[in-house]
Amino acid sequence: MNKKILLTCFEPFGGESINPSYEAVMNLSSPDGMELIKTVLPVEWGTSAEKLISIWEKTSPDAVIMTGLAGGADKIRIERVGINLCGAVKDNRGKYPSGEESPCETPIDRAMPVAFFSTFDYASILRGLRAENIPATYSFSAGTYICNYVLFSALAKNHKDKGRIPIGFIHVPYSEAQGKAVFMKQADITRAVGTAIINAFTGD
Ligand code: PCA
Repeated sequence: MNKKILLTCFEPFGGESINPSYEAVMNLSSPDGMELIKTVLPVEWGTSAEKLISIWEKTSPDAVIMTGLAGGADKIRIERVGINLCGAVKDNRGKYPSGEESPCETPIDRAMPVAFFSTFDYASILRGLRAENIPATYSFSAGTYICNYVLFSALAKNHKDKGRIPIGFIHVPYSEAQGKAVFMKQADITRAVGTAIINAFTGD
């Protein structure tokens, strides 16, 4: 039986016309023995996590791997922690967390702990990326924007469900198409996401 991987990326945000996480996910073919359920999430408080959870509940995946852009990063970042906080940052609709019009921080879920660790096999992912000469590092903060929001929401759902599946987030640098000083080639970003998926399961 193929393993079902729910693989998400984001639409562009922050004035950019592309998001290299989207390009990576759309260009990736399913690794052997795996079926990819590709989903593009909006860069919006609320709806991003709602869309993720709704597709998750419809498809019952064996792993949930989320990807997004970390502008300015010079390596692939393997996110180890999701924190229970929405930062005071406007989304693609111009809204702050909870739909507020003025800057405010807010917990993602007041009934949940401060943070959760990712459950994918981060060590195996790092080894896999380094074996392919793709610059990569562990990261202990996915920020307080939408990427952390969906990571925390996914880990909170897994906690509530008493689930045991690999869940985690891969942050990628700008690609060469974005004209920034610090970037990674899109081909390497795409390859990195494929490598992360293959190595996400512990003990396989
Ligand atoms: N990166 C942003 C949100 C969407 C994306 O690709 C983040 O790091 O939160």
